[in-house]
Amino acid sequence: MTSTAFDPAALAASDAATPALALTIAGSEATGGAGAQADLKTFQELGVFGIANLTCIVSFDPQDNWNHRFVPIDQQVIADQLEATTAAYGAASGAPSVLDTVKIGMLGSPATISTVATALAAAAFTNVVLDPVLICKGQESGHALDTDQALKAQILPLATFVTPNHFEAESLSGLEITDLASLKAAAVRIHELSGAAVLAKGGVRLAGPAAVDVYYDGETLEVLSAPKVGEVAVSGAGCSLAAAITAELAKGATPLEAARTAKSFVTAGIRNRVASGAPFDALWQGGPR
Ligand code: PXL
Repeated sequence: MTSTAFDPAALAASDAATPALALTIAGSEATGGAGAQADLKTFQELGVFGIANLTCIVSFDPQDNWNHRFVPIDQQVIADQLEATTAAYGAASGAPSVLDTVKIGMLGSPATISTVATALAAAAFTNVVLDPVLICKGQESGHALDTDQALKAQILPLATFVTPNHFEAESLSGLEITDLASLKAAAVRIHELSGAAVLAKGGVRLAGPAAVDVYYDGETLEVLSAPKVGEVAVSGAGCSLAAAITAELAKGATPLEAARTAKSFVTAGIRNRVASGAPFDALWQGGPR
C-alpha cells in the first residue's frame, strides 16, 4: 500500500512561467464545492492554467432535500466553447503551450455526450481523464439510464484514465463491490473494457479505518490508502481527485504518479473541509497549503 505525503516544494517547482494547460468539460455546481469550480481550483493549486467549458448548471434545491436542479447548456453553446478552446490552445493553434489534456466531468444528457464525443475525437487529446458521473441526485431514472449507456458507448472508449466511485465502478464492471478484493476485480475489469488506467475509489463506502482506492493500468496494480476522515462523503472529492490527476498528467507525470499525488491532495483537502448550511461539507483545495 502507498500513502504519499503532499509536497508543497514539488508544487512550487511545477508552477513554471509557462504553465501546463488543462481543460475541464464539466457542469457548474453553484455552491462551488463540486463540478467545474472544484476542477479550476484544483488546477490552480497544482500550478496548471485551467480552462472550463460548461455542459450544465446544477443548483441544489434546499427546499427539496438538496436534490439537484439540472439545466443543460444549449448544444450549440457547448460546441462553441469547445471550438473557441481548441482554436486558442489546440494542436493546430500555434500556442507555445499546447492543450493536450482534458478532464470530463458531468455531461448529464445523451445529446451533450454526442457533442462532446465528436469534439474529443476531432481534437485528439493525449490525456482524457473521465470522471464517469453517472447519477445526479433528483434526476429522473429513465433519463439517467440513457445517459449512462451513452457515456459507456461514446466517452469511455476515448478515455485514457477513468476514476469511478463505488457506485460507478459497480455499474461499469457489472460486479458487486463489497471489499478490497472485489474493488480490485472491478478495477481490472474496467481496464479490460476501456483500455484506460483506472483508479477505482472505495472511499467511505468500504468498511474499515482507511479510505482505499485501487489503481490498475494493465501492468501495475497498486492500493492507495489514507486514514478515513469521518464516515460521510465530502462534496467535490471525486471532482478534485480526477482534476488533480488531470493537472499532474498535464505537467508530464505518469498515470501512477498522478494517482498518488491526487490521493494525497484530496486527503489534505478533506482534512481541511469547509462546512456550510448544506448537509454536506465541501473539500478545500487549499488544504495542502
Ligand atoms: O460530484 C459530482 C458532481 C459533478 N459535477 C457537478 C455536480 C456534482 C455533484 O453535485 O453538481 C456539476
